[in-house]
Amino acid sequence: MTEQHVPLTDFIEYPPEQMLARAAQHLADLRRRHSIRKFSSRPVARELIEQCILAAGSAPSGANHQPWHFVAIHSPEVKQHIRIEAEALEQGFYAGRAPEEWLDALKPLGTDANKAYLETAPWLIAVFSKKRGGIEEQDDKNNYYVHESVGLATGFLLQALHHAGLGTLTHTPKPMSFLSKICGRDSDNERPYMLIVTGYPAEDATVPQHALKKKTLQQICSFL
Ligand code: IYR
Repeated sequence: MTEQHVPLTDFIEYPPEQMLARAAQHLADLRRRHSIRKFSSRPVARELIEQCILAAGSAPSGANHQPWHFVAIHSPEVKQHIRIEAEALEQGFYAGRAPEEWLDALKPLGTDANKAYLETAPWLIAVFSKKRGGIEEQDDKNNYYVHESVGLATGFLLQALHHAGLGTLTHTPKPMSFLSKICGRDSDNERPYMLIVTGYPAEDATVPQHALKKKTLQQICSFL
């Protein structure tokens, strides 16, 4: 028996000239998204974060198994715990664990082991990937294209947060296993994927020149 399908009723077709304007507007909007490392402590409503996480959850995924879990962290105690653990790891990274070539690549960004934003920002969103699961809550099936799926959902999340009017930062302390413990997601089935920091930018937030250099279409695309 073939599975049931329903008609596609929510697709919107725009006149071609509107399509180009929409695409250009979207590009301009995305070009205003910058990774920032100084956040204001101004509160951000949980409801806004919930909408953005639902947007992330609308991403395509292998067999639609949605192999992700988001932990939205607002608690000052938990944020402080994450900061302490992340800074300890980053100190090791910057003090020599990272190869010279990696440290050189980071110089133009001006990053260091100080991660004050992990406490200042009102929300941290820890993204976890799941090896097994399925579409139903109780399923224990294999998940497919887990890394690709969670990458897509994380991209959707960044866009949703930016679109809602929030600043964002992707943070990937290495190794990230401490996040599993702190977030209570330390089953064998789940792996920490990325930590997203979000909130209003601080008044004196800056963007490194280096991060503004985006490759041209010719550099990133070929047409056949
Ligand atoms: N995780 C470290 C180092 C770092 C690595 C890359 I690749 C970046 O693009 C930025 C930072 C840190 O957060 O400082």
